[in-house]
Amino acid sequence: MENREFYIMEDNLRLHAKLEFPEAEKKTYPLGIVIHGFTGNMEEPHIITAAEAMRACGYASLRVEMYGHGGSDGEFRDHTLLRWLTNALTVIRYARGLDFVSGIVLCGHSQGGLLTMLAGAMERDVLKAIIPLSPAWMIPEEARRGNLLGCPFDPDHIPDEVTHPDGYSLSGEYFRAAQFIHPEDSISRFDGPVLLVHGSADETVPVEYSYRAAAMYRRAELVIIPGDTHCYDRHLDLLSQAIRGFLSGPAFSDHS
Ligand code: FER
Repeated sequence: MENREFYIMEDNLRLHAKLEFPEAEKKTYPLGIVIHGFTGNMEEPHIITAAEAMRACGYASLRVEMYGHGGSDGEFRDHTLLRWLTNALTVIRYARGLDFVSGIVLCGHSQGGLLTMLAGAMERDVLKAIIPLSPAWMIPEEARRGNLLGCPFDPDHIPDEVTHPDGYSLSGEYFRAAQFIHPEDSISRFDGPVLLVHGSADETVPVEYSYRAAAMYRRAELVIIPGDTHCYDRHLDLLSQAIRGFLSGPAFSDHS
């Protein structure tokens, strides 16, 4: 089947996507959806690496950019985790409608990893497995505390706009949406296989969050990449190895 670049529509909103197939020609493929993080996009090396690792295991890969990111519609300042969640549900629905798809795995990095946890709960009967990479599941508790990415605000009187010292702005709705989310509930509702990958020297999302999530999920594998950063700059090879090991390992022995 042909690789393609296209848009998935959510109502009138375009979500930019790339669908790619493994070498071996077949009638059906399992599909791995890969989603970037906050300020990220589908061409980041770790997103490309995750998609490639899936294709090495015979999966088709579908990289998609969420609202306000990459080549998708929407302004960055207006994105929220709730918008991203409906985006992810739209992408999963789209994937279910593809004739060749034999099963779906969802993977996301950082804020996309938190998104993967949330969508995992909502689509618990659809997704064969989830792969949250360095999942930023402290965002909701930081939003409730009034300090996100080192940027303080009043959590009980959220401003219309918050401007980060680095220069980007987010609308207050980002923080209202984040305060509303309770990742623990989503973690407890997914009982399929889970792969968590995290660099031990991650300065954006402390590695402790993946240790905690691994202890809370019923069927989690945790791969710590020693000395690596939030985006696995030092060991993309080990990120790839973790995903390939998981997709070809015992978690999947009950189906092809
Ligand atoms: C934060 C910590 C992490 C935050 C966002 C992130 C907006 C997400 C990082 C990523 O997706 O790479 O406090 O606030």
